[in-house]
Amino acid sequence: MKTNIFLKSTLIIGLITLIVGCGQNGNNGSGALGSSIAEKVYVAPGERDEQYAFLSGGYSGNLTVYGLPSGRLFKEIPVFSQFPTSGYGYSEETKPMLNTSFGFIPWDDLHHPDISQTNGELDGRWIFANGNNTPRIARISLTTFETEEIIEVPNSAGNHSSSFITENTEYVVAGTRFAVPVPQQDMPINEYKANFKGALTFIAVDQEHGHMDIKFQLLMPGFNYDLSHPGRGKSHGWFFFSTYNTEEANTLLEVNASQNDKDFIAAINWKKIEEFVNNGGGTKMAANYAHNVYDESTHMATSTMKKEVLTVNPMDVPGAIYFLPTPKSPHGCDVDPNGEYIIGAGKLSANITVHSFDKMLAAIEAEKFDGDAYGIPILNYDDVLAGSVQSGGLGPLHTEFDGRGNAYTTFFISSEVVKWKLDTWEVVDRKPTYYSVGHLMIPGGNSRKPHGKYLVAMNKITKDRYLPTGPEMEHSAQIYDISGEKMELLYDFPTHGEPHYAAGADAELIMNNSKKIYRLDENNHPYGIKNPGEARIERKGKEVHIYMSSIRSHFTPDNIEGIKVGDKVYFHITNHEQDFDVPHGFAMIGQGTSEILIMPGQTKTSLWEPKQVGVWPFYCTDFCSALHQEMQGYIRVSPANSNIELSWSLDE
Ligand code: CUK
Ligand code: CUA
Repeated sequence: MKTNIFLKSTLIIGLITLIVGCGQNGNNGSGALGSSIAEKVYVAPGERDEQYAFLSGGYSGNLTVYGLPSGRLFKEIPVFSQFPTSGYGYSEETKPMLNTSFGFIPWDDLHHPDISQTNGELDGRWIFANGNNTPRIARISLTTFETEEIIEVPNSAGNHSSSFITENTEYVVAGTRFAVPVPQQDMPINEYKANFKGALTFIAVDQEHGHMDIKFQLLMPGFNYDLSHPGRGKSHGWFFFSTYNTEEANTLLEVNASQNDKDFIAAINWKKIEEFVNNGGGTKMAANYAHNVYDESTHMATSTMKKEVLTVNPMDVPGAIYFLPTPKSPHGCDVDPNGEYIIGAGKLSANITVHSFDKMLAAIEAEKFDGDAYGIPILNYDDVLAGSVQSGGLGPLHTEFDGRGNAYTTFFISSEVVKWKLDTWEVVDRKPTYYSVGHLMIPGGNSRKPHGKYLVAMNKITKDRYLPTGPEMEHSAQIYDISGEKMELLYDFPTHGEPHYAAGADAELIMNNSKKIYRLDENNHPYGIKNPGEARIERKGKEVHIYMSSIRSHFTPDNIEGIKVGDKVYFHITNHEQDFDVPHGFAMIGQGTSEILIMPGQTKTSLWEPKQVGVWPFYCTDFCSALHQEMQGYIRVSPANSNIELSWSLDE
């Protein structure tokens, strides 16, 4: 009862804060319209931003790239969703990227991007992201800004406590939000308790090429594994996952999963489990999951179905897993730059719980446990507690760090960012957000070396911040300057889809490695041609393969006859430019896929299935030169039984 009264009174305080927050509406003491603030986000024409920000696209399935501090949108990178802008997921080369054990799934719900690290610092090589719905992890190259690899995660459902990486990118880690029967089977839902499992998957990352391979899957009790972060520095080798629904309720979770005053943060000593597995431990289980890899040299993706996964029963590795009691259905689970503090944000709470890694080790050493859950030792809350932040806000979600001893936590219900001090737990500043903030991001804020100049808050509700656009507004982000004692709101910008998390890095880390062209002499596409002179057409039964060249401002061949209704026509187009930022596009009337954009030196394939006789045009979709409008051609389509010979015009 006591906790209920407490909760009610904090709710009221929270509401007051919310109302006060809304009332200020941007015109707070910092004077959001002041010219000195405008200068801080103004990037003059021709100048460049200081930092990259990669925002998750949520239900758009993709990742967006912004500049900081300008908030300018640079690119949308297709990851889990088909993208007609480039033809990703439509071109024959990229369709295999979206293959899964459920077939071709051309969308997902992308939540948590994370940039690769070396020694706990961002190294700017790759960015990883999770597909929440059809469990998948993607790796995106930060030289080409293309999705290079997607691995499906078996035995998982709601791949949410993902895709966070260890401090040398040894692993990208994926945890299931929904517990499910493992292996999947037909069984009554109300037998959930004690029967369903929560799989935590450790995917090894090859250090040279970044290739992913599931090393092992830990089959944990059937709780909901919500978020996770790696240990770093002294806690490197551990991984921490927040849980909720330790009640293991299977209905009315909004009530039944809030019964326990405390859920857990699971502390996993992955080094210990890795050793166990390397010594032959674990059980191979039949599974079925897709592993899709894009090869930059052939410009082509392949999809392989994997048939086995190595599972680990927590009971088989004693001393590797412990539960840290954490109040009020924790959501965020964050680790400070020194690796000492593990922060659990109880989303139904006003306070933020901070666990101590050192105290945790001491309690484990002393074998001081408060019982167990399914054989996994539970530590005493007071034994591991470093401190509790009396925040004065309500609904803490996520925390990032500035590397100067400060932490910043978002509060969803009271719509604010609260700055507090590590070690003293003292609140030193708070600023409203507009409105109902979810994640926040400080570039490198989830590493040993944060670049703590800007903070981006990603809000769930936009309302009156922009010109209305019908019932739905794009979500909104806010940039704060955090270089001083007090946070300063600099700028609002609209985002795309629903950004959950984001990752950011200094521009220098990434920009110099950014690829400008694909070299033609390294193009190993089986249907690529080295120069326009090799352009030709080959018929194999009903399949027609057109080896086509595109270069300003001409397609070779540009007139094709002898195509018949019912043919499958493959346009394999090589872009023979070797100049930065000169893609050519290709569009064919009645094309059932999408247009495609072909980068300099690249080959891409579009399938066209002509349905009607006639003479049909195709054209370049990207305004590539003054004679772009002349970049066109015709295809003559004859009846299925016609005997018109295949012929085409070259550049003579
Ligand atoms: S979650 Cu969305 S606000 Cu998917 Cu990281 Cu917390
Ligand atoms: Cu090529 Cu327009």
